[in-house]
Amino acid sequence: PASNATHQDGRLQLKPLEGVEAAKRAAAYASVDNHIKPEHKIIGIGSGSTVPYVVERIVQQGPKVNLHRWFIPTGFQSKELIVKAGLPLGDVDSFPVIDVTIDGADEVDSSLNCIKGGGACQLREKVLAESASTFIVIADYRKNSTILGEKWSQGVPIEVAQFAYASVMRRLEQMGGKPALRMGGGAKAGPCVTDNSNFVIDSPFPESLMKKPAELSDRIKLMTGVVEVGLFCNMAKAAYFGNQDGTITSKYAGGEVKE
Ligand code: ABF
Repeated sequence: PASNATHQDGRLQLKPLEGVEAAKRAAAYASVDNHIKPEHKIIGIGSGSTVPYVVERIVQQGPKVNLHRWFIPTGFQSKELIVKAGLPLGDVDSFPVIDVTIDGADEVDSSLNCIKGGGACQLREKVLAESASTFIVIADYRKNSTILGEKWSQGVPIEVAQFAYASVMRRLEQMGGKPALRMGGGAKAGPCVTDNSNFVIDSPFPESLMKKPAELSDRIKLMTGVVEVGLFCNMAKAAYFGNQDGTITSKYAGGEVKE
């Protein structure tokens, strides 16, 4: 969103937001307030519609601290966010070790395992999540589940080499998936092509497989032609869910939940 925060007579004025937007902003602000400290210099910025509120909150920390930081994008949208906010743009080649990465998710289960990749950026997102000492997930209440697949019906995004997509589709069907090749925008567009020139297959799986996401992820990753799987297991240190009333629910690795 264009910044929803302005400064009048020196005080921060937040534009009142409703429903999902208020939830996204609450989650994003909590993640920054709790995990982006002045000593954190290399910050990974994820993708999606919740992350813009992360950038908005970081900008509010002021140029004095921000101009001594580097911000690493997870894709084109994330890069645009950083540049438009006037924050120093870095890249993961120059900064392979990241202090904190904050990113959205399509769904989060009770153990902080995530489905990610609804925006076709899961490969770069996973590189930045793995490179970070602390990986934080933010989402609105619609993503807060017990078992993956409960709310996100589109399935697990799987990035595949274009040449291999048909054979991967067949193997996914054989293991109980319902794979579909993700198409690009617009009626005449062909398949969606990622920033890495690959295709994306979305595949829901039976609950018996989705309740063990790490095993499912490993099984899919081993298929010839699979580049990356949109299951982020045992990676997030904390997840912040914005609720409709603007409050947040936070979950921490190890199971603690704070309403
Ligand atoms: C990225 O943004 C993706 O991994 C995920 O699919 C999407 C979440 O978008 P939103 O924040 O708009 O729900 O994190």
